[in-house]
Amino acid sequence: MFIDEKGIDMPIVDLDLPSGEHKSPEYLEKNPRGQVPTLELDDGTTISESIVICRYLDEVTDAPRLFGEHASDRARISMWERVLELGLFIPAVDYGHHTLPEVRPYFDQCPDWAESLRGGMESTLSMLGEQLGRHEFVAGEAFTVADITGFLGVKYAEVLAGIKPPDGSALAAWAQTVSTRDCARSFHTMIGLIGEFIEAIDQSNLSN
Ligand SMILES: N[C@@H](CCC(=O)N[C@@H](CS)C(=O)NCC(=O)O)C(=O)O
Repeated sequence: MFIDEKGIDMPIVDLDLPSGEHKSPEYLEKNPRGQVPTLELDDGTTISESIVICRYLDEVTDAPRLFGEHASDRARISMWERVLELGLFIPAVDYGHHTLPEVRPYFDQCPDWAESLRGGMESTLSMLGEQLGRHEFVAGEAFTVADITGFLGVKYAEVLAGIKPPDGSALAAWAQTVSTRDCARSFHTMIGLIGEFIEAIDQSNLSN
């Protein structure tokens, strides 16, 4: 979503995760945690962690500046991005990892712990709702990286934990607006792929 919103044209190398390409010695040289994504610069420098990659790309490309222009904008945008990544996005992903039967083979699941994340997600969502009642976007009147993290957090909380923005709320209207933005096309593609992955696991469990 970030590179689409910025209009950055860059080569993307897909890795075959189910066959473990991200754990090959060659890839572990680039990213010792064996995770995607990794940004590889022309001089061979490798950078991991999605938000750090986004920040770097923002700094080396032209407007729109999705991390903000001036010090106080940059601080406010980063504050919201971090609040939403720590308070909504990561707990929603963890909730899915620890509760979905389809991913049980990949995680040492602890469903009780997952349930304990619910209160924090709900209060972060309600704080976001109040903010969006006052402003068009998460960090003010312009679309920023905080909207991307917030949108993914809201969608994952909805799909994985069943926590939904109230119908007719400013939060629901904002999520709908972001969802129809051009940059959200990759999100819709990814959700489709996850659906296919889960269906394939369900089918293979049924036939076993
Ligand atoms: N904190 C990392 C998380 C990266 C991450 O969790 N990547 C997942 C895919 S979304 C992955 O590579 N999973 C495979 C694995 O951990 O083996 C980031 O923000 O980039």
